Amino acid sequence: RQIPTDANFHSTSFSEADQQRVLITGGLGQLGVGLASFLRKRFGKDNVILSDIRKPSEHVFLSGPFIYSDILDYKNLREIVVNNRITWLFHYSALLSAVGEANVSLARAVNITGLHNVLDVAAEHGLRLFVPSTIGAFGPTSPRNPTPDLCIQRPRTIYGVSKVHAELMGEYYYYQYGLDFLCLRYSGIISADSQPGGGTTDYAVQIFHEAVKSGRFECNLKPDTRLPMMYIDDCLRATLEVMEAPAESLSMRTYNISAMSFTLAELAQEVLKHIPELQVTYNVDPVRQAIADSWPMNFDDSNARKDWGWKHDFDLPELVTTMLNFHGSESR
Ligand code: AKB
Repeated sequence: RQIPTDANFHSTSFSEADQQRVLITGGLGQLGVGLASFLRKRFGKDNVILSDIRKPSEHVFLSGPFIYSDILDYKNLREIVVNNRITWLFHYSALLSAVGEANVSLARAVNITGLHNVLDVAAEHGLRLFVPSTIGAFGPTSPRNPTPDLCIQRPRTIYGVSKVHAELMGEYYYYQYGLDFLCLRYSGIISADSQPGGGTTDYAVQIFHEAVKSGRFECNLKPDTRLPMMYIDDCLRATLEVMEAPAESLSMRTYNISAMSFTLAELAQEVLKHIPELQVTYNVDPVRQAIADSWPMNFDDSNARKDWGWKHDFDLPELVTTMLNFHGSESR
């Protein structure tokens, strides 16, 4: 199967077998709207349905199909899959690391019970299912520099525990029932036109916003905190690439993917090259710091690179230029 580039997105013609009908759950989080617009270029606007329990903005509502879906309501989920002849499901509903610690029972319901519903509906209807995992699926006893695909995973957040659970359950369904399950462990994702909600890596998005808006940024982690990061365009492309990779090229069903890794001080340094008047201060949040200190510093994604040709486009300087261009043009 051919991975389309921007240039041939619109000219690609499909056989019936290639024409997917896509559902994205948790579509109003940091990644869903971007993923929908990326996949709509590939499969056509009407074949990609964004869903959430929240009300979409007018812009999102007008840009393509949007539907109410509650992943905790199995009947609702099944109805959507059946009525819309869904073939691929991207399951993005989840409470992230910091907000999950503040509401463990909701995180447990959404991240674990919700996943069970999604796995069942996907297995029942023969869907290809993508579930994102995260650097947060590792913990203080994992090797941190670098962190390979297969190693000790003993995370200490409910988010991390639920994501290890998702990886294992998805693979169990794959081996036991032949469910076409795929999972990428994302780094911290940095996006320009969408905000993350309640993650430990949110600072790497907020710094750009604040640098342009107020010229001041107070960071809630220590300057030497190093975490793996990725620009959203790389993340969305990786997601489609693994979904379209020939099955025989995949030696695993859960892969680390990474692009870059930097400390907060290094990020601030790079932003300062463009905005020398930026003032960065530190006011450490012990909960978030403990989480960050237990996560990978560098992510070993060599299996993804070897098996299905994963390659990132954005490094730190390119990321910073792209983010500042976006926010700069927005504030003008
Ligand atoms: C978080 O910080 O919780 C997320 C993640 C790295 O999975 N952005």
